[in-house]
Amino acid sequence: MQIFGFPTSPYVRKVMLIAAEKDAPAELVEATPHNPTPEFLAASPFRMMPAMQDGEFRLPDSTAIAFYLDARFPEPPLLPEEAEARGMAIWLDEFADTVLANSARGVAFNRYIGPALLGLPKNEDAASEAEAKAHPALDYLEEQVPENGWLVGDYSLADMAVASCLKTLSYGLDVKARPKTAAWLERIEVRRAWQKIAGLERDMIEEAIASGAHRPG
Ligand SMILES: N[C@@H](CCC(=O)N[C@@H](CS)C(=O)NCC(=O)O)C(=O)O
Repeated sequence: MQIFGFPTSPYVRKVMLIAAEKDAPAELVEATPHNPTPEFLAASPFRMMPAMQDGEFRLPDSTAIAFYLDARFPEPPLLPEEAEARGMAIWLDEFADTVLANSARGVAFNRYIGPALLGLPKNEDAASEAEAKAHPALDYLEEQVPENGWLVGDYSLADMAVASCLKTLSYGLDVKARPKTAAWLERIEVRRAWQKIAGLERDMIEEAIASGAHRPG
């Protein structure tokens, strides 16, 4: 199974974290909307990452891929069984993919990813505008995070989606400024699956910077 994308994207990282937790044989194949490959374009009709190919089956969208993975590799389950917990986990995934991801991408792209990986100038005005929207979302998250354990019941889609966004945001902002959020992130960072994907991300960033492969022209 191949996942097309680049791991600084919160959506790509989310899918790779889920695959790693499930020990699913998912290979991250580098492709971006700026630097698409024919395989990526075939799997992602609107040029958004991530996209997946499993045999002849192709699928875009992190949440669609997440639930495909959950059906193919049911253990450990992505969502809690109990109704309220399940509802909350799906809400927190949506919160991550919309409210948090929009500001995370604005901060990270304009302060780090654009300059370091695409050779674009830093855009502090755009980053500050995105950061202003990130703080209310981070305050909301701090209220949701428990003193111990995970966002909703067992480690779930909610933890992976939200933590993935915070990792993207961390390229331009201190995401450990709020104590409960910081402690929860530290619990996640020692997980085997997190370390595997964080290592892959570090290697791919270093490689991209060294080769200049993503620079326009
Ligand atoms: N709902 C989609 C969002 C994917 C998305 O917006 N990915 C961004 C990268 S972080 C992208 O590919 N953007 C390119 C574009 O919008 O043209 C998902 O969950 O996968």
